[in-house]
Amino acid sequence: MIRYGGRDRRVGRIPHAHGVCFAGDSDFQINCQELGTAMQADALIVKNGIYGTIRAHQKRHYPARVSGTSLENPDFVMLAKAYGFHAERVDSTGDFAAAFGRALTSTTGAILDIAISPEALTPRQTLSQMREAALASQKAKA
Ligand SMILES: Cc1ncc(C[n+]2csc(CCOP(=O)(O)OP(=O)(O)O)c2C)c(N)n1
Repeated sequence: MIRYGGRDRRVGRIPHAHGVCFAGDSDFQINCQELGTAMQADALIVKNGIYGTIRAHQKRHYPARVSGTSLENPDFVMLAKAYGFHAERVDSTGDFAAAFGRALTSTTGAILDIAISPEALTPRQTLSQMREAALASQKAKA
């Protein structure tokens, strides 16, 4: 159904369980044509506007040359509503809990379009820190 491309996880239907899929904005678009099939699932789109994992590789190996890893996202809320989902955009952390509650209790599947900074790609290092570390390492080798 909906697949998290970066980590190759799939979400299926488990009887009596509430399925929630977390997907990056790129991952979501890899399979969003399956929304009709996924109508009874809930999906949280973690939207950072980039192919983040690929961008991280670029920052680590070619820190001065980023190429083709920005996303032109559709309006995910409009897309989800077109399929008949309950859908909301979440722009701040404080709004998440209530929106997640509404998603879990909605009578249809639900999509939350959650904005997150591209810098927050990993818990240990920001994208800028990856770039700075790679530049310093290149300089040390030169
Ligand atoms: C079906 C499939 N296509 C392509 C890839 C390669 N891939 C790995 S990570 C990635 C980008 C993921 O970006 P996003 O979903 O926005 O998540 P982020 O890394 O930004 O959190 C891609 C395209 C994949 N893993 N699976």
